[in-house]
Amino acid sequence: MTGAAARRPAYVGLGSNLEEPRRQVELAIRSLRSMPRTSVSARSSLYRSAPLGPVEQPDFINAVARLETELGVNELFRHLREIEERQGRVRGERWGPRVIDLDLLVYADAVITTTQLTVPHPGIGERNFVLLPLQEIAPDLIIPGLGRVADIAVNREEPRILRAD
Ligand code: PH2
Ligand code: MG
Ligand code: MG
Repeated sequence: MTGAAARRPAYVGLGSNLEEPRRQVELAIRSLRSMPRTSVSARSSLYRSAPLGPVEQPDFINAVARLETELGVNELFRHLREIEERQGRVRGERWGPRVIDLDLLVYADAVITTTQLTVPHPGIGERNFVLLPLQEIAPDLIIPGLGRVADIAVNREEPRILRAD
């Protein structure tokens, strides 16, 4: 008997600070919805924040989406890359401005450290622009190695998060 493939929860962080950032984030969420063997079961509001990092650049719009997916982690990662490329992402300066950034934050309870991919995404615990949208849609999510989202999502002063709408 061939059973249905397991659907696993995965969380994707979205960010943009170029070329109409809100539109870029909404466009990417539409692309997530049309990925094969995957559905988007929740999405956060849009959040605006000052850029984290050393580079002088425009404010970011960020959001988080929850997926239910039959895709394996590498396949999912490839699809995220493809969506970035379709929206014209050019890989430039680390921490630099970008049309769209899709980060695989969490994939089920997987802990992966390869040269290609680190899951959970490093830095979740220090980034309010990830933690606050994540708290909106998944306060009880346990991030492997970090703990429960609502427990680590303390609102620090920097970067300042404003609900965009
Ligand atoms: N992404 C970065 C660097 N800095 N700052 C904010 N506020 N939001 C981001 O998504 C972001 C950032 C690199 O991916
Ligand atoms: Mg990225
Ligand atoms: Mg990123």
